[in-house]
Amino acid sequence: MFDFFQDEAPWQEPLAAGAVILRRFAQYDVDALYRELIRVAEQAPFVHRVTPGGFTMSVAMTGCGAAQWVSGREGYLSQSQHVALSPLLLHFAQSAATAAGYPHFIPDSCLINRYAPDSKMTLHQDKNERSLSHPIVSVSLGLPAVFLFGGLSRSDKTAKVLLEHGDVVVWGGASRLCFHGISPLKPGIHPLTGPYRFNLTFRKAL
Ligand code: MD3
Ligand code: FE
Repeated sequence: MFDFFQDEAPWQEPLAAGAVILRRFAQYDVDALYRELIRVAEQAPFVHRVTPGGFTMSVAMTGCGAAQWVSGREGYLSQSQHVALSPLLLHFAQSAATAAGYPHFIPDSCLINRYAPDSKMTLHQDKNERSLSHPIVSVSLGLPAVFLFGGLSRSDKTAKVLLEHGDVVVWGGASRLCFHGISPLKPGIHPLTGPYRFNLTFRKAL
């Protein structure tokens, strides 16, 4: 019922210099993306990573591609034993990057975050990729979350942006080093993902 409301075409919202929200960009790919995510998690189960400071994260993570996070270590390790980044994921990330104005993006890895009720991600910068000149493509699946988007300093004021099922955000240029985070997830049940929110980020890490 009322499925026609969900057929609205995707639209773009500039967020900051180099950053653009592609609302509903993934709307026709959400089922395939979710199947890929499940396939990855069957081979590389979600784990709660421990930060270098010794804190266990509320977000559970897995991923595919050559570069993966390693618990207790700040940054990536090139993994010889990894789940391959599938053509479907690669092509999806490239089409989103192209739509956002980054036509030459070739990711080598996909990190997958799983948020349960109350899971959050505190403000941080993503700067462990070898080169920060490549954009990051993120896709949100399942329950909505409040994304916090700040500036280049941790104490800069943050904007709140609701990220919903099928939304894609591409971060490049000046936005690449902005502080960002996710507010504690509100409980709910999503028809595709159940009690969770998933976020996939495509990166060129190595
Ligand atoms: C802004 N993930 O995995 S995605 C992360 O929803 C991460 O799981 C969040 O932050 C999540 O590192 C946010 C949106 C995002 C991803 C990467 C960024 C925003 C970004 C890199 C630079 C600036
Ligand atoms: Fe991040």
